[in-house]
Amino acid sequence: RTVRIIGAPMDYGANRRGVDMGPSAIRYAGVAERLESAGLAVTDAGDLQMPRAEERDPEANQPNRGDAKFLREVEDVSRRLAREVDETIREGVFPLVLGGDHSIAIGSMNGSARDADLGVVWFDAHADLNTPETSPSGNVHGMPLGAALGRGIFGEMDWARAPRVREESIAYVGLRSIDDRERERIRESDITSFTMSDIDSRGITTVVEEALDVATTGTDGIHVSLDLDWLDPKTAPGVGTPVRGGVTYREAHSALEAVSTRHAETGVLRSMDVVEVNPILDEANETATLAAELTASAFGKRIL
Ligand code: DIR
Ligand code: MN
Ligand code: MN
Ligand code: MN
Repeated sequence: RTVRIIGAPMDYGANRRGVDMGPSAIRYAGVAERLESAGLAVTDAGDLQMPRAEERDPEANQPNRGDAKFLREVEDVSRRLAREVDETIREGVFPLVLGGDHSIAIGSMNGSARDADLGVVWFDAHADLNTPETSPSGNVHGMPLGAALGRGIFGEMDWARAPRVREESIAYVGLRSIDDRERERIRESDITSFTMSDIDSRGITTVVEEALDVATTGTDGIHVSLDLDWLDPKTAPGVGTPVRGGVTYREAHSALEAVSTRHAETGVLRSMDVVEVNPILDEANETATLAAELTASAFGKRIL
């Protein structure tokens, strides 16, 4: 299997600057070497180019598009990323997208779902189901699933939707910080949610197996989206929106090992993104190193 690293240094989607350095930090932490040691061939497409946030007006084009900062810039990056992910899959290569903030998942899911009904496993403290209408922050990194599902204003935006991602094929793992409007939407939706409480009571392995069942039922493949704030901030301090009470180091590895085991059995993994590593907030690159290690676990690296 060949993996192509695609860097997406997007930091338009969150308030905290620094997440644009995520791709460099994860590369520096040896993600390619770790994947190679797991037996994969790795190529690196470099980073998508994007203007610095300081050169842009976050409020531009707001009147018609609701409260979503840098929406025009996110649109431009998402279109280009989606095309690159789609082309990579067509070549028979696996796209591994390094963020950047979680708004990059708009482009990855759109690209990955062009030729396939796509299931999604979302490892995150947050639900990322907002839209410009419901978001309390206006930060697009809290909206990628809202965008993929075409909710609210995103319904009119072809670039944002992933029409072949359906609610019933999405599973959250590790939720613990949900906005009121997101909670309402989750309840009325067909999305499956495994919160931290579910992991506490049932164990990470059972929960991840069930999440994989949800995402693989009736789909052609799955997208795995790994937000590093899914882990406990003591283990992963380099993130912009830490929430205490996250998964442990070992739980995280078990979860991603379960993904790779499922892939080894049935070839389901189609695309993946690794997001929200912020080197400015990190301690000696440990969160980026964790991101690289967990990625290797998702691709079959094992202790023995
Ligand atoms: C919050 C935070 N729900 C928002 N979201 C984050 O701004 O929409 N997602 N941090 O990763
Ligand atoms: Mn997220
Ligand atoms: Mn998050
Ligand atoms: Mn976040």
